[in-house]
Amino acid sequence: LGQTPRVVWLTGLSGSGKSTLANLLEKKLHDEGKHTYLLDGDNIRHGLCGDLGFSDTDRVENIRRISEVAKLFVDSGVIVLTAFISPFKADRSFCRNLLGENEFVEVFVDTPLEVCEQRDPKGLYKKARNGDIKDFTGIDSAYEAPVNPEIHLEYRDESAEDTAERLYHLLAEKGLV
Ligand code: GGZ
Repeated sequence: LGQTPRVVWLTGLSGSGKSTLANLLEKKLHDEGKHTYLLDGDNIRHGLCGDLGFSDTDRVENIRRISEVAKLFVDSGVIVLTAFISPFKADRSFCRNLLGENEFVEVFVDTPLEVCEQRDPKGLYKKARNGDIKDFTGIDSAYEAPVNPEIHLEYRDESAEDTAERLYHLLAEKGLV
């Protein structure tokens, strides 16, 4: 296929822009003729992980299943993009160990909580602040920021398109896509 199969694993808060950036990155890779698959809440949390909620144990299980699926896709030769909060270091390490160091590219989508809360595209932060949603990441559930991600992408006021472009170049200059 002329591509190295790997997982590009985006982690960050709700509203940080993971799904948007992953979709834009996927378009760029398609334009180069690369074969990709995007795993995100839309195709995972309704089906394979439809039985899981947002307790710590459910999030651990969510990421475990996603990691196993990502591995299957990588075995088939595809570049996998994932867009999950994946709040716990241990679970991201689990995936790294499952895939192997060269096949796991951790991207920290670093959008500060106050910016995510300002964006609040689905009104979830508001609900969490009002106590209508419990265990919300960044409010009353932990987010453990990556310490040594392959890519640390700060994302605040720039457009999604420009940020995705920047992400693409950061990956490309390290030979990761
Ligand atoms: C965090 C929640 C919660 C709670 C619903 N905490 O911004 P979104 O809506 O589209 O993305 C969030 C998504 C997080 O699911 P993940 O599978 O990525 O989470 S994890 O990796 O932690 O398992 C948000 C929505 O689900 N959502 N309730 N309590 N996000």
